Amino acid sequence: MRERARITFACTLECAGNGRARLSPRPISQPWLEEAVGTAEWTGTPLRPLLEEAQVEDGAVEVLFSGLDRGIQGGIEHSYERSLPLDEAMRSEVVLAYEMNGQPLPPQHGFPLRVVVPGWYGMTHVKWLDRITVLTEPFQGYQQALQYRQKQSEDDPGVPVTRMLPRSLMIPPGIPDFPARQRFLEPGSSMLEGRAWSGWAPVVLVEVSVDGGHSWQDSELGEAVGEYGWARWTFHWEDVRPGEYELCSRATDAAGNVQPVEPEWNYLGHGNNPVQRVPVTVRA
Ligand SMILES: Nc1nc2c(c(=O)[nH]1)N[C@H]1C(S)=C(S)[C@@H](COP(=O)(O)O)O[C@H]1N2
Ligand SMILES: [Mo]
Repeated sequence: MRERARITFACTLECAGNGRARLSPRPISQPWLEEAVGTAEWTGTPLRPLLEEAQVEDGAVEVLFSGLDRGIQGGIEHSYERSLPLDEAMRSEVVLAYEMNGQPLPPQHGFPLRVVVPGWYGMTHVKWLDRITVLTEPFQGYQQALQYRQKQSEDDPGVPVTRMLPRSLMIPPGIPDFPARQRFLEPGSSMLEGRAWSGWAPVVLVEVSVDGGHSWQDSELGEAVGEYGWARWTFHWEDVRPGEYELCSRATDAAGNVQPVEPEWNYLGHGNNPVQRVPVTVRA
């Protein structure tokens, strides 16, 4: 791998289940609040030239990525595997990565090799790669056909989860009540700051609400970290009086996707991207 063409780029990766713990009834899986997201600089080699050298034949429909980890989920023993439609796998930004932030991939992030698929939710970025297989039939494995689908009940086949819907997050301002996490601020003015991303198109707008999503004002949107990374936003909250507030932020992308104000429940809690709510107390 290391002898092949080498590229380095930033990419934001978010778990499809991010935000799941806020849903009611709560889907049974990792109880993420909003923390299951990050941006790293990845180094690796593009997948497409490798597939071209291997000569993908007529009749190929998908590319399957198999991880070395094996386990049991839903009573089915399997290795972690996910496929991509051939045209998505052939996109120039899909990379086999062996470094993260200038270091060899840390074990927990996929050493020695993982696939990075910019724009797609985390489940697509298969870690601990063992094998890449070109398929002539769509893959029906557990993590493809039963998990990572937006469905309304256990039996609903649902629709596949693919790219990241827009989301924005706020760096919680002020200081916390340690156990309860309620935030405390001083009156006057306050600089709110956060990050926003979407896997469908660049984020074009981040709005901020200080009244729980009733009224919205535009923030100042900075440049994204490269083509596939999140963007910084800032908002000057002026003339802040003592009282209780609920701070929210809402991202819109160039494809017209907007974060919903209220969560939209689904059985596995995937692709759930409502606005974040940060309750704060401004002290007298
Ligand atoms: N082999 C393998 N790859 C995997 C997974 C896994 O369980 N096994 N989990 C996926 C999921 S659900 C996510 S959100 C991302 C998390 O990547 P990170 O651990 O680098 O943050 O890895 C993906 N790749
Ligand atoms: Mo995930």
